[in-house]
Order: sequence, then C-alpha cells, then structure tokens
Amino acid sequence: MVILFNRMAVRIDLITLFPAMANGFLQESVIGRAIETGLIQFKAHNLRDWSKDKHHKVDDVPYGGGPGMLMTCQPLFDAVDGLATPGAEVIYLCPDGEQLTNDLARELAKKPHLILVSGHYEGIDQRFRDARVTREISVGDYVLTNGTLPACIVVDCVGRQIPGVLGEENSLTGDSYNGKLLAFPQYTRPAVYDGLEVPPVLLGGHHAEIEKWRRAKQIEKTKQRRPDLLEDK
Ligand code: 4H7
Repeated sequence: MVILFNRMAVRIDLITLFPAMANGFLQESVIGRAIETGLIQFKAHNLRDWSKDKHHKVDDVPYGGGPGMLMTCQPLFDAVDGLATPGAEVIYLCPDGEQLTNDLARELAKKPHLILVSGHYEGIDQRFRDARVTREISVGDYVLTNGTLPACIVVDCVGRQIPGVLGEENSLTGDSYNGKLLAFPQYTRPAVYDGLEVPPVLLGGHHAEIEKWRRAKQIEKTKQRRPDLLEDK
C-alpha cells in the first residue's frame, strides 16, 4: 500500500470558529479513514486561540457602518502566519469566490498544503484577503451562515482526488462531470421490487447493448437537466 501511493500526504489546515463541526463531518466515511491513516493530514483550528484580546474576541463593527460584525485582522494574520509553509495555498470560502468544480479540486489535490479560512459574521477584513488569501472559492450560488461546511466540502472533494483515498467501491471513474455528461440510472437486486422492474436490457448481459443504453440515458438526462454541459466551449 505505502509503496503504491508513495507521495507526500496533503496537509490541510482549517481555521474556523466551529472546529467541532468540521471534525464531526470529516471523521466519518472514507475521508475520515484517509485522515486516520495519514493520507490526508487534516487539522481544524479554533481562530479564537490566536486572539490577543483578553475575551478572545475575533470580531468588530465595520468601518463606514452597516449591519453585523466583521472578523478582525489580528487573529487571522497570526493564525495563517503561524501555520503557513512555503508552498501553502490560503483559501477563503465565500459566496463571491470562484465556483468549486472537480477540475479545481484535482488541481488543489496536487498542492502540498492548503489552509482553509472559514468566514463568519458578515465576512472578514479586506486587508487579510488582499495580503494573505491566494484563492477565493464558493461551493455554489447560495448563502450559508458560515464557511465551515463549504470548507468541509472542499476537503471531501479534494480528498477523494488524492491517490489511495478511495477504495475500489468508490472509484472516480463513474463521476458525472468528468465526461461532461450526467450519470446514467442504476439498479441493483432484486430484478422486481414491489412490481417495479429493472430495465430488461440490464438483465441480458449484452455489454455493447448496455453501453449503448447507458450512453443514451446520459444524453437524454443531460439534455433535460443540464443542456449547458452539451454546448461545446
Ligand atoms: C464569507 C463572507 C461560503 C463567508 C460572507 C460562505 C456561502 C458560501 C461567509 C459570508 C458562506 C459558499 C456570512 C455572508 C453570513 C452571508 C449572512 C459565510 N456562504 N456570509 N452572511 N457559497 N457564508 O461557498
């Protein structure tokens, strides 16, 4: 095993106000196993641990007014400067970032060190974004109360691209989007459940016919749901 996946483990640090949320999510499933075996070197850190304020404060009111609070510079700069290694990519999860895709996840899986920064309140001081953040990523066009779930989504999506993380039963080859088509419908035993039948072509064992059927279903579904994927770019 060790010889097969002979590469440096990817190190991922997460800076958040809710480390328990990330640990709960990432301890489960195949990513949890990869962290346990050291294929992914993951640690969630509490931003408050870097606050020099006597009450461990990490937020303040925005200059110019407006609703809500912003995360202040000091804990963020100290956290990142304390954790960073020379090749580290510092990623801020925010609704206005570049959209996460499998292609982006594959690119990030090649980096030696990712530092994920989860925002809370109304966001963070722009000076930290300008001075330390190397990449801003969004997990989709919707708003969440904080960036910790988006950060977990990045760890999951990047983690499964790291050689050795997925077992055979969870291979990358069937991914939708890889071939720019949505997935075909799948069925398992029994052949009839409560009167509901499996398409007969799948029961015949005729592999060329099965391939043809699956491809047709993929195209049909992609036309219906994601016609944008069929436009050549
Ligand atoms: C940065 C700036 C990511 C992070 C603002 C984060 C969605 C995504 C956050 C905010 C996120 C995504 C704070 C703006 C809460 C809205 C009510 C945290 N939401 N928020 N405000 N799509 N929220 O990746």
